Amino acid sequence: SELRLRKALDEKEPIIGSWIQTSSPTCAEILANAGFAWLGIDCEHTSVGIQGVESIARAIHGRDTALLVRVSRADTIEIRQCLDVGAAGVIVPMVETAAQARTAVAAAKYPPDGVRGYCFGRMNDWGSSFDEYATTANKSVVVIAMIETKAGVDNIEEILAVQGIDGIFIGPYDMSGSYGVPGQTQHPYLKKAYASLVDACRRHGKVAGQHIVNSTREKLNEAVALGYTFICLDADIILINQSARTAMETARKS
Ligand code: 3PY
Ligand code: MG
Repeated sequence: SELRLRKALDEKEPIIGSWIQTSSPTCAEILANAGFAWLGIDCEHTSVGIQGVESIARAIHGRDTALLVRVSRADTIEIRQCLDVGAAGVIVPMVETAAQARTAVAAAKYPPDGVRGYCFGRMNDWGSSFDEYATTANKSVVVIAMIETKAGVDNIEEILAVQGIDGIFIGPYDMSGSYGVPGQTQHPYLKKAYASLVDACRRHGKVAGQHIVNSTREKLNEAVALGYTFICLDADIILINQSARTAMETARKS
């Protein structure tokens, strides 16, 4: 699963994942079984903590779905703990400077590339595959920087120049706030900013990611045509919410 993610990122093939906002291993297992190549657990905006991340990692273990965690910030220990319980990588919110990007990468990589600490954990089968994991993790672990402010857009060249940053994921809602057009995620200013980010990623050989909410085939095609390859469709809560409402609407009609 980590390999599928790494291969897709390296080859810039579109890779489709989804988002997790509950700490339910059952929901995560359902999404993994549906075939998403990656799932990103949101630990920035939800109550999901490190135990939730570990339970979800167990729930989807052995499936062809890589687990990513959108951590709360570029924090060395939080990133370390997420990787140690078995995440294949991290999505780091609010990256605005190369220094923040370097902090995130350093947290995710063992020396000499970074400052990640060694331990026996889920990620190395409680020590059974310690050597193998220690020698391959720096290559396999993924670090995606979220660009969701004007400062992040302004500094995109230096952020993408940081070795170990695999690509970016756009945060359209925070971006709309930062650009003074709250909620208007498709405002022309923002579309221009998104296009410049995708272009910068292409030039740096890194992936650009986007979240598609209330997904349709049309929206997906559009994202791919615009150059996004790291694509997130909806979220556990969105899918449940939609299905539940549709079920009740159907019931009321009959
Ligand atoms: C944003 O739009 O700000 C996000 O963080 C989306 O996940
Ligand atoms: Mg955000």
